[in-house]
Formats: sequence, structure tokens, C-alpha cells
Amino acid sequence: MPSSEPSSESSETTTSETTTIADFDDPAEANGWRNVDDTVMGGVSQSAFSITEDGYGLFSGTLSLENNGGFTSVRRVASGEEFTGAQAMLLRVKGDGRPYQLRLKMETSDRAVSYKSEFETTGEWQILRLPIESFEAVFRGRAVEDAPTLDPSEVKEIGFLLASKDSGDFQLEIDWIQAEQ
Ligand SMILES: [Ca+2]
Repeated sequence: MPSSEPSSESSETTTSETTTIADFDDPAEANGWRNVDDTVMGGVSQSAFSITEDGYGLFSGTLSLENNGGFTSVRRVASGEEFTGAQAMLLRVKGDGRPYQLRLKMETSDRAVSYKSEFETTGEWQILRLPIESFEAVFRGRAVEDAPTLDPSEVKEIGFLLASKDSGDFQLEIDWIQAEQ
């Protein structure tokens, strides 16, 4: 007898409209994503992004704290249109127990403020709902008090970031990303 696994998906009932931002069902989707690691600050963390046969985005690599490092990320350019009217971001992910951040930016410049929402992962598949109000303005790891309010229709970049003292190999699988209007 197969054991019945509790699933957060079966209880997922929503009447909201959603827009798919990424579903990783096309291997070509990997092309738009680029990794940015702490090597830009002298660290030695390494990350990669690929699409698995099952249609998951796979953000993986090795997180290192050497040389005051300790972060790694992957991101892609976005058109704000996809996010217009978004009240929340929805994710189906399977992480490794580390907390990860979903990040949105209203400018692609390295000097632009990021808006982050951190989520815990469990080693199992999870559907997460990250309200737009939960995104905090940050720049180089510090909160930015006077940043403009995040306007989803102005989003120009979306990404995932891992910043942790828990160094070593890491892995985050992403089945899909949606905007909930
Ligand atoms: Ca998928």
C-alpha cells in the first residue's frame, strides 16, 4: 500500500488570478538566468543554474564563508508587466533546509535597492505565498529605511539569493514562480 503523503497542494484553493513568471518547462528558460556570487566582493562561493528533466529550475553550488563571503544568487531580467497588480508571489520550491530569499528589483543596476522576502525550506516540496508587503528594501545586506515602496509593475529583475553562515553544498529546486493578482 502506498502511504498517503500530506500535500499542501491538495488543500490549495484560491480564487485569485495568477500569472506564471517562470515554470522551467522549457530548457531554454535557463538562458535568461545569471549567477552572481560573493566573488564580486572577493569571496569564493560558486553557483550554477540549470533546468532539470522534470521541469524544475535548479539553483545549486557551494556556499563559502572564506574572505568574508557568504552569499550566492541567481537572477533574470523581468518586465514589470508580468507583475502588474501582484498582491503576492507564489512559489513551488524544494530547498535543503536553509532559508532563501526571493528578490525583486525595480532597476537592474548593481547600485539599485533590492526587495527581499525570506522563506524557510524543509527538504520537501512547498508552495509558498510571499505577500508583496513582506518584501523588505535592502542594499548590500542592510535595510534601507527610505526606499520607495515596491511597485510590482516596475519590477525589472527577479532572483533568488542565499546568504547564510551554513556553508557547504546547497540546492534549491524551483518548479514555478507565479504572481498572484
Ligand atoms: Ca516546472
